[in-house]
Amino acid sequence: MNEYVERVIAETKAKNPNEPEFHQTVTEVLTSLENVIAAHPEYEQAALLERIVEPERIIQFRVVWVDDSGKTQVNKGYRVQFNGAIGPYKGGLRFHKSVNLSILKFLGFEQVFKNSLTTLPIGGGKGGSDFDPHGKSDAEVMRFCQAFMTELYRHIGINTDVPAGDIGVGGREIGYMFGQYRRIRDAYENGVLTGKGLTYGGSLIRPEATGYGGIYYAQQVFAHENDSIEGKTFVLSGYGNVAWGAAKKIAELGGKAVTLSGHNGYIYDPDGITTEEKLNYLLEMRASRNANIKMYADKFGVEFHEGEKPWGVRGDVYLPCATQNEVGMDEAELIVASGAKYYFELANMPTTNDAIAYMQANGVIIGPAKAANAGGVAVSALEMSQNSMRYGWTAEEVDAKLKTIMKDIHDSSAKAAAEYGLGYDLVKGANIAGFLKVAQAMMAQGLI
Ligand code: 2IT
Repeated sequence: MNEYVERVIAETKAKNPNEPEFHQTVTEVLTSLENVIAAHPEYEQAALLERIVEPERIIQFRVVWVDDSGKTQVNKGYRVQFNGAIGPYKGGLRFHKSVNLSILKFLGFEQVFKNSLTTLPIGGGKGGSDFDPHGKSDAEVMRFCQAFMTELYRHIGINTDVPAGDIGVGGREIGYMFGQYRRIRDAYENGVLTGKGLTYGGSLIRPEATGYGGIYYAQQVFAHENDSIEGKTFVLSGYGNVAWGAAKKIAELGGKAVTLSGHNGYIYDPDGITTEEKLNYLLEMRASRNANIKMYADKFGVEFHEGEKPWGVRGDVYLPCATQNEVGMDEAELIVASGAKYYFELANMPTTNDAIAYMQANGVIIGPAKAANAGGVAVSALEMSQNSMRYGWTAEEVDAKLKTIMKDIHDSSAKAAAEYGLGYDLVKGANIAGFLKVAQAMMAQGLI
């Protein structure tokens, strides 16, 4: 391995103990860059890798709110402002009981490269809370969001840092947070958050964008392989807006999604999640207070596999759409055994590094998260553009831009991999292409 890369990976691990997810993504990205680092000795001279793995700023704060029974609750709140070299920090807020600094640093680090790949001027950041939205009332969620924003507002701004949603943060939470931001600032700066409702500055296609973008990216890969989406069976995990958007676009283009999963198991619908009724039911289900994927099986009379993951189901394309590390070696072996040729990461870091290597070694083409799921943040950046123009594009206009962006992401990743002698390796290619733009901007801006 390249000595400089090896040293920075080891130092990062030593300096950030007990952060396994952060270490995982740093290892994955930096090992992709070996040939680039070898070709650019000036990066070592400028300690560029040491700088790029260190967040520019981390904010951690207390969030105090009162639940419906009148009890005071205390949560941790965070914002990791990872890298602002190419634009304001941009990235989601995650509300989930597992949230900690390791997870937010891995997400923030991924976001830096993903956002760079979109071709749009956005830096990388991530934030959130260990607040658990499951089973909470609307009023509790509102009070939590208001308390969270009462601290966060001083750290964000349309030119500083623009948060959005992630797991546990959707349109409802963004609405409550924007309301509180507007009240405190006494200004209508709706470009400060993305994923807003359509009545107050949201962009058409933003809810669908991660799923649609993932399928547009997949189409580029199919085209490269002289293949097409028609008649293909897709195995999906998750049942949130990413899985919903992907299933919808798959159906529209002549394929079918046959599985969805949640914390309590997975459903198998051999006819496919293809009808308007089924797709709309996902939205309805998610809006209920105790949403879980078994509700889909009950409603449509399909199989529910309690406590299991869907990776043993045979498919042509595998699409993890849930959360980090849902596919390790055991799951990768099932996927390889199915004979599938395609695996696209629509969730963030759904795959362990050894599982990616194993699938690639067995001929599975991997579309990595920072490319395949970049459609969401890309349309968030388009939402920022529309807010600053005080003008909104039509759904067709946003969709056309999203398609172009996903093609650019695929093409720049493929080109970067080829240029550095790595063939059609879309994982390394995405890391290289994303890195180079940020690296060049950091070099140009001097030692900061
Ligand atoms: O992981 C992601 O890219 C997101 N959660 C979306 C971030 C955004 O700013 O829209």
